Amino acid sequence: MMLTKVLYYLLSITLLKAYASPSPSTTPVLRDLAEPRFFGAALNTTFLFADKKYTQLARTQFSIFTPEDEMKWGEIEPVQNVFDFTRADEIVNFAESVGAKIRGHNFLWETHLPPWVNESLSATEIDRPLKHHITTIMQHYKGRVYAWDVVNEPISDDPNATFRDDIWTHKLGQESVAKALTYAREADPVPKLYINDYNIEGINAKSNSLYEVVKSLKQDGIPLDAIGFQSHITLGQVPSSMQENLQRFVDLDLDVAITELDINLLGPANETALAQQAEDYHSVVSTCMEIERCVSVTVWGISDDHSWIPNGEVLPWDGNKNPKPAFFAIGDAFKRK
Ligand code: 9MR
Repeated sequence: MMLTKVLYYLLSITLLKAYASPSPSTTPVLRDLAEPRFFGAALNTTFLFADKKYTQLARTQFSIFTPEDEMKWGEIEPVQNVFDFTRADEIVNFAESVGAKIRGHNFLWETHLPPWVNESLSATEIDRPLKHHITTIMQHYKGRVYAWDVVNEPISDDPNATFRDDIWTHKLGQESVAKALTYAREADPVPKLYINDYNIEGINAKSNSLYEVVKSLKQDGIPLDAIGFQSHITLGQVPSSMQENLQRFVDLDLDVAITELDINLLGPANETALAQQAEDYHSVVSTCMEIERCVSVTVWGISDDHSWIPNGEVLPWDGNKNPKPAFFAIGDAFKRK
């Protein structure tokens, strides 16, 4: 028992050293190492410009951004037919100023809806605003957005159900997914159209449900270009079937992307946990590298102080914006082309 502990400790130290910080002049630039893939982050206007170190990392390390909240329905169309693009524009303008692309996020989701989108609406009363919402936003950003998470989190966590039990399935049934994708393609034929979901990284009941849904959408000729694997992962739990799983979606003639990666320590950051976190980041990025049609790896935030998980220490930079072992592990995985 003691021996196992000692061996485990030695292994952690070795991993930590393997991903330890080199001198500043050789600090890796992940966006360069990722090429031809994109390395991205969720970007939030609350911190952009206000937090200088955060902004400097955003300027230098990333080649694609997802607005963390700024394009969500409740933000961008808080009142019916009154669109406020201010905060979303800030991110798109910033991305263009640093030569980065944009993943738009998102249209069809049960969360972050404004009060006027509610269960009291009839099917027609919700269908027309859905089309109008998608069309108006996509036309506003025509030519400036690389990909859209058209459908976010449509699959149920209940293994006995396929679709999430939400306002969209209540009102429009399973057709809601096909409708949103069709409206998106009609609005702008160029951007890649995604379905994006969580806990679908490995082969499991949820990813099996998604697989069946996607297969039938493709058979019906519904426009769909790619699947986003959010990858909010708990320490030490990168699924061993991840590559096989991503590949089966690619085999349906789709791109795949890691869209919201973070690794939750579920406890205090000590050397062992940080070494395991580095290994987990390495493993997810390497999985993407193994798949030709895996186009991007996006982390959900930049530094631990601005993550959606408070005190989770989930990201590649710590709260002082210093690179963690995870940062060097990502660079190392990208380097092994
Ligand atoms: O990080 C986002 C947080 O700031 C928002 O309050 C929340 C609700 O809109 O959404 C978080 O981002 C989610 C993403 O949009 C979809 N996948 C899960 C993400 C984490 O909850």
